[in-house]
Amino acid sequence: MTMQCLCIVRSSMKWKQLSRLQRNLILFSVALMLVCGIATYPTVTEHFRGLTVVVKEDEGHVLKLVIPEVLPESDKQNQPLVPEPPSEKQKRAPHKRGPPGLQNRLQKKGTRSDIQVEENPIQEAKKADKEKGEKPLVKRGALIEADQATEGGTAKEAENKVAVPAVEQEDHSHEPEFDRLEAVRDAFRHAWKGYKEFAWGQDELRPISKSYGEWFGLGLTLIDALDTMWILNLREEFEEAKTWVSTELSFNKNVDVNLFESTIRILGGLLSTYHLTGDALFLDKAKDIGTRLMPAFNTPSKIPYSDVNIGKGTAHPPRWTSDSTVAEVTSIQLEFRELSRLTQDTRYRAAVDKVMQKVHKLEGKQDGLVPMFINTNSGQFTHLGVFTLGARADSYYEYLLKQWIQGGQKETELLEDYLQALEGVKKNLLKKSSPNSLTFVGELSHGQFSPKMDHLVCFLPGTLALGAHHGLPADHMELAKQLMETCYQMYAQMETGLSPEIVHFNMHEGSIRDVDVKLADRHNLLRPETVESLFYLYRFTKDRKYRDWGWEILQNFNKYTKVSTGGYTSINNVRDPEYPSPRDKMESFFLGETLKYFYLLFSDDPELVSLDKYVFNTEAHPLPIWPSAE
Ligand code: DMJ
Repeated sequence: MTMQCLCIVRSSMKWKQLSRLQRNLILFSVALMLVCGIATYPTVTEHFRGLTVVVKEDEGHVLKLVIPEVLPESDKQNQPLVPEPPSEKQKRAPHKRGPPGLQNRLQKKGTRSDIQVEENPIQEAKKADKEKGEKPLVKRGALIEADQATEGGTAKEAENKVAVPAVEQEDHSHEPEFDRLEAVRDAFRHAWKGYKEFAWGQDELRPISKSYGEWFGLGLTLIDALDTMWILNLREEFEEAKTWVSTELSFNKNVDVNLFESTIRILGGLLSTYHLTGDALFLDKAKDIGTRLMPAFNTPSKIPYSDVNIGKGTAHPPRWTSDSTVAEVTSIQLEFRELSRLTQDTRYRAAVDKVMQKVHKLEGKQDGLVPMFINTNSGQFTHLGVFTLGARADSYYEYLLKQWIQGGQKETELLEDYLQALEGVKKNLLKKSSPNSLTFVGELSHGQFSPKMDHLVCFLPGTLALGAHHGLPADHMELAKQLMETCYQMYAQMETGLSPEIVHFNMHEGSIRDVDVKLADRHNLLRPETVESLFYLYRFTKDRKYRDWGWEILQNFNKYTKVSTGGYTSINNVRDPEYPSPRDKMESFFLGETLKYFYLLFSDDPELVSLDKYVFNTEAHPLPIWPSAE
């Protein structure tokens, strides 16, 4: 107390020593600061609360700016309330109420969906509303308004958002395939509209912020989508994209690109477009990028580096390691082998064949299953003892089979490795879930089984079916069908009817439901694998249920990922149909793969990319099966 008094006395003495002018100036400044502070306090705090959010990207967390939730009045006026009014036919179509794709098989069997029926508060609310005869409180299927959505938002934030009109789900199941094909073309046109308007010539559309993201700076989406436009018969769009390729696309750029990604998307896309159109422009470009990627193979072991600077002709591993990913170095073969065949330049094929020969002989496999990393200096596998059919290993298995098919079924080492790996899958990774006995492929870590399955693994039913079609044992087809069902359930058991990135299966007797999803795994990146497998399964079995499952999935992409101003977006939360939380990114594979496989699934023409003449690379770019003489 005494100290405080002393301070006050000292301060007042100092104050008195000031001139009158000095005192007035200080008083005026304090008053001014007070007035400004009161006036701006709410805006400033809101601003900082609304602008910053931690968003989980593919890997790691980053702090990002996001779009303010409330639009300026003028922008709002430009936003259509209902972006696409229903057509006359849609108005007449009977309405199917309730959640989409509610576990068809499980329901038919008389079992129940625990997610939907017992535990889901949304469903409970809907049920209660229905009983009361009221319009359901929970609206499903709203088209995303670009400027209303933010990345990484929570359900809580969603409550404060401007309400968007609901679009009832429609039952098209008895409509002719023509309508489904048109729906895919419409989806493509909508995706293309966004890309054209906001990201033309850039790598990826960011549909919510109406901007774009760069990865390699090579027009990735445009190149990935070329053959899709050709197959969907969207000639006008194709021609404008072709003009861009011939006048704007240059690989003479000082940029680091990922060898695998640019091989499967760019080299693969250009090669397949060349085959479909016969236009030499695409072969010239393919040769250019293929040649520029070759420095990646200049390593002590000849196992390629992950990154290449296509302008400087230098290559390097990632900054933190000298390892490459096994899937990445073993899933570039179809493309480089085809480039050699077309150009008669054997160097491309020699480089990638050497990788396969080395991997074939390596120690560290378990029953044909490969670890996820390989060292570019020693040429040995690293991080031994961990086995998955998901990220970092997936397309190794796919390309064993597909190279064997591409080369006319002569390269027996590839076939042996493929067959052995499948035995390894059956022995180590294949299990059944509880309560519905879904067959799934888990992971193994140092002898410990984990019931974790990436959505990426859903390429496997299609690959198994393809092998069976080319004469491999019939039980591959049986396994394909079982896994196809599981991949479908990964969609159907979610509230949005869209699969998360990763699921965990329950194996304990008495489990309430088959699939669990961890909080961090709830995103959907518009990935193709399940649709890809549905396409193969339908082509080989002609069982219409695969088309119907695909149709459900397409409708749910339209409900939860379509952005009103153009484009589709990946989402953060497949378990929240009210607010799936858009991530503001349309991956190039949505146009390159997902929409292409939808179209092929619904097409009645088995000659539209015949599976006896073509083999699809892992980015859905069809490459020819070589004539038997080669
Ligand atoms: C694509 O680039 C390819 O399908 C790749 O094999 C896996 N990842 C994406 C799609 O999910």
